[in-house]
Amino acid sequence: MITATSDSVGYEIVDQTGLIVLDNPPVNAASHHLRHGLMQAAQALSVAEGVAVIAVYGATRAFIAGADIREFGQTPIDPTLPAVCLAIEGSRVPVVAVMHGPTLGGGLEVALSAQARVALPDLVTGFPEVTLGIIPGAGGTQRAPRLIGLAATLELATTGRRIEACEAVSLGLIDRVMDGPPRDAALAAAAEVLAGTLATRRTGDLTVPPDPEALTAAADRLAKSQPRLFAPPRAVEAVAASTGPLDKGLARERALFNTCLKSPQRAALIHAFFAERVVAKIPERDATPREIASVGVVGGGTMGSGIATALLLAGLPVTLAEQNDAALDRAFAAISKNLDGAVARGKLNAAGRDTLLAEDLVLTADLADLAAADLVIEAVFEDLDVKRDIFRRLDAIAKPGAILASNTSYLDINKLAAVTNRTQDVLGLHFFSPAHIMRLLEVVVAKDTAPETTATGFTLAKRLRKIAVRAGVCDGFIGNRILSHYRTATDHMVLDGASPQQVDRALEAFGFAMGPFAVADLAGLDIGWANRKRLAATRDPAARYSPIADRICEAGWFGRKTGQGYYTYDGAPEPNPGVARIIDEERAKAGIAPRRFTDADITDRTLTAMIAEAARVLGDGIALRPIDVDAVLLFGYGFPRFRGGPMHFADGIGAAALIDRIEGYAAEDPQFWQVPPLLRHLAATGQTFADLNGEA
Ligand code: 3H9
Repeated sequence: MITATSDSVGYEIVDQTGLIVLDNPPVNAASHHLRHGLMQAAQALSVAEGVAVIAVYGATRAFIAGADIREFGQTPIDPTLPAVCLAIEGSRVPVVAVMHGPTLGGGLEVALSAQARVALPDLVTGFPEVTLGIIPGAGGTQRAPRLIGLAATLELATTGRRIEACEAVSLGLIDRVMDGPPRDAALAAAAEVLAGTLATRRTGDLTVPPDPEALTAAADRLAKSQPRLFAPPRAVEAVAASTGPLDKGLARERALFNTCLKSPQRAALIHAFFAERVVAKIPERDATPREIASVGVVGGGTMGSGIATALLLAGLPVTLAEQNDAALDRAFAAISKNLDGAVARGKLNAAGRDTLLAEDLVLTADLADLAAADLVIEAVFEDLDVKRDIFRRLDAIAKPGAILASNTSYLDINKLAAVTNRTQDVLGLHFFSPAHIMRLLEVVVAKDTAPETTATGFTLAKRLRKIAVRAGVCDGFIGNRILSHYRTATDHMVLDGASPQQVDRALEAFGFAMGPFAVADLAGLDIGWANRKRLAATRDPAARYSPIADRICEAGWFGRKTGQGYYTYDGAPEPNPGVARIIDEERAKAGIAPRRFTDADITDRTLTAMIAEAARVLGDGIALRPIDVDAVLLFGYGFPRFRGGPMHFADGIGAAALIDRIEGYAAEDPQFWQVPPLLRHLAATGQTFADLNGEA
């Protein structure tokens, strides 16, 4: 009979074994009731007559996936996790932890305070705290070094790397791997403890050999690789304290943990954690997705080949259509190269790659071969007429119920749907390049798109391990619409006096992996050029226009692929002197005396432009919630995760301050710098963007 000690914990006694079961779905987060129940159960069993060993296991798909992230930033409620760990470590009878599934952060810390640890084969463990802007705060930085030494602990605690059962055994973090359902394994492990075949010892009683080189090496590595992150160096400091007495080390760890808890990076990184998950909460989430067993891809260029690669890697057979054999050969070469990269990254082995190419990929020059596909993704040249022609033909060929998707980055999905007799089955699936690597997928919902079609887009994304964000139809959807606006702000700054390199440096210092001009060179300057030509006829003649990018393209410099763009690429990228000349000429033509921008001016203007357009995207209902915009910028555009995304960042500035900024810039260019109505509304009502996320 199980005695409940809280909503999520119970215990039972089987012969001499006290069994504690943790049951806090979905992943056994160490919420208040779990901590309380575990503490109570451990205390009850340690004084229960006849109990000689206690085994703790999880009834959900995890032992404990970590502290309850939703509780961070709120007033802590006793018992804290460190107190629970101390109680377990101090237990009169030995405690064995049965670790299975994701046993992360606080989950691993609970296990480390037990006197023995066994794992089931599905264990994934580690200290992901730094990815949330904190450090292990329940003894992990003190107890792990006592088992695996300083160097290995530093690696785990500063990177957040997750390891599997075998590696955990070889490191010495756990004692052995066992089989069976968690309760059976718990009984078996307890029996071994009683028989003396599974040794027990208190982790806190062990000592840590000093290793100053490991500490210096870890600090140096972080200073080079992640100079802007707050938590990882704090993890090094905490681990360094493990060579002294346990109580002092625990106190040091707690103090550093609390500092991290208060840091803006913690709030931003946890926002990003939830952003990744919340975006799946769409109005269509109860619709039944259609079955997708095979996919057709039209177009074998960079995008089409990347999409085909992503589908193949997810186990979906692909038929790729191109116009002729030469184009098919190029597509095959591109997909093979992508798959080679996946082999190099350890995603599959060489034999797996060969099977995918030989059995799961069909290349055809005949669109009619897509008749059997459940989903067809069009990824041809970005031209409305060309795409409409393809959609018309696909509509005639594809089987009833097949979904027709476009990978367009800007064009109107309604206009594509309109040429078909299945407007309910048409949507946008906007992948980001390289499509088999980038995590973002914009699922663009057109006027008539059926809820099941949208839901299918989201299920497909999950299968591809991508983060899908629901977007409405407009030029550029969520991401490219915002990008195009803030790129205009950077172009204006260059015309007015900043250099492309200074803009890049300033935004890289803010945390972007690459500045916008370096990114443009990588993507190919001809892409933006084609888009500007497309929009030329509808451009507002009163809007300020910088001709610099067009002139660079007219010179035949399309970025990396032509060896020159904003930078030259003979060796390490260098500013292109030809571009500097063009900039000087255009300034002279426009009668502009170049002025000085500080790096702060550059980031302020770029971020403000980004936030303003994002507010308009929200106001127009193109994105569901501010957090969806954050997800798009974080997972598709390199926005620094430790800043949480533009909407989260905007809340740190405040609506009123943003309006002041925009009104200040508007003195120079009232056409470009306009205050979005949503921002005015937030300022007037004292709300934040976060308030608009609702229950998200
Ligand atoms: C820590 O432990 C600090 C300690 O050192 C110190 C304390 C003093 N809390 O990802 P999924 C929710 S820091 C609350 O979709 P999967 C998640 O939001 C923590 N909620 O499933 C989602 O909710 P919803 C260290 C959590 O199978 C649902 O569970 N631990 C937590 O793809 C399912 O999640 C971590 O950093 C949590 N800790 O992946 C682990 N975890 O259904 C973070 C999950 O409402 N978690 N949820 O959208 C993960 O890495 C993955 O969620 C996991 C499952 C691998 C567990």
